Amino acid sequence: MADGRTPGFATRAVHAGQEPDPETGAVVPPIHLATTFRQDAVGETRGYEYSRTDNPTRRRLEACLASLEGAQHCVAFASGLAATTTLLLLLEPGDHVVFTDDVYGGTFRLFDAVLRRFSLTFTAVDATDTGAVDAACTDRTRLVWLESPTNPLLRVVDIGAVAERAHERGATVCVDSTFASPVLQRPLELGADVVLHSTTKYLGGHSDVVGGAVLTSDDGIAERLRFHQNAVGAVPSPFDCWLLLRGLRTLELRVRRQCDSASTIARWLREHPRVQRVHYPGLDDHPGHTLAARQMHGAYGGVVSFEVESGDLARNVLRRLRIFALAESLGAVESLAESPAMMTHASVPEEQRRKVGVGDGLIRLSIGVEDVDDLIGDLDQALDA
Ligand code: P1T
Repeated sequence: MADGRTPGFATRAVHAGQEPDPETGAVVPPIHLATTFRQDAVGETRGYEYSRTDNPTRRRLEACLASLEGAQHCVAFASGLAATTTLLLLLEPGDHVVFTDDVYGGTFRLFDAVLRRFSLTFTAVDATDTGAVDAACTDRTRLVWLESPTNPLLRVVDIGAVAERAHERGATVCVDSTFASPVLQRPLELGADVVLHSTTKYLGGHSDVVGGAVLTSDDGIAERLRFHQNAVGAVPSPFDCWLLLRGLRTLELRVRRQCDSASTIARWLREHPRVQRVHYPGLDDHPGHTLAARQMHGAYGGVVSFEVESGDLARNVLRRLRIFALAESLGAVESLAESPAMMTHASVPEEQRRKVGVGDGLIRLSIGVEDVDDLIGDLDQALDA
């Protein structure tokens, strides 16, 4: 900026990596669909050679995301799980990973049913207990994988405290910060080495693009990731990168609105006679509330989970909702509701789900940007049926 001040978050969301097109001045950067780039002579490129390796639209997206997360480097992928897989491919056979037990079901399945076959070993722990993470680390532990807030129980992990212990053990710390988005939480500032996002969620924000990103300020990790991004090839299309850039421009506005409504809805649910328990870190009786107030930036996210008496009642409530769509995913402008046990976390073995506390009566809401009174009205009629 002219006065030398670093532009604020919302300004960077609109402008970082999104400078007008140098050729035409277009304020919306073009989508570069070319798969290949002509070289002036063998090996003499203008910065690009082949679109899997690098692409101008993807580079713009990576620049914007890096700026928002306060990272030196961003590497974009075709989905959140493609990002996770590629990051885990930096490990060697025999390496050990300690991970938060309350993670997205697909992350659990990737670790348990796929990567284990390649001689990586995994231990699930309740990472809200920093001592439990420490106790699970062995001399083969290379990675501590955290999610905060967690999916679907919205538990809050002390990223700084875990990072300190993990670093003493020589392990790298990655935080899947999808539920918070960089509006609310920036794990690198808290001591983590790597941040991962399913950009499908808040960053895209409109339920029209699947994507993922890994961010870090560690040059060595970034270099190896960049090599694997090209070597493995799970890259996002230029059009998807462009959709993400479009979504990022309104990220801050959307997330603030979603948090305000989520907080109102969590308080309303808490008073409802059919609701047994509400999970939302913004409630002052949530076990992670004080930590979240310190670790997150002034708000607690747009996802609220709550428990009703049984799986049958949960099914009925979900069937009756009219504004909330019964659907997987989260973070977009339209409100969604789902059953983690029967949908997003059905791939987690039942015994593990029960151990973590994901019962059949649990309902997860992703709050959109609709009028909050309409959302409460919808929940009211569905719960009263
Ligand atoms: O769906 P994909 O873009 O591959 O991202 C996977 C993923 C990673 N991390 C977290 C915290 C997630 O929530 C997800 C995807 N989650 C859902 C689809 C869901 O409904 O929970």
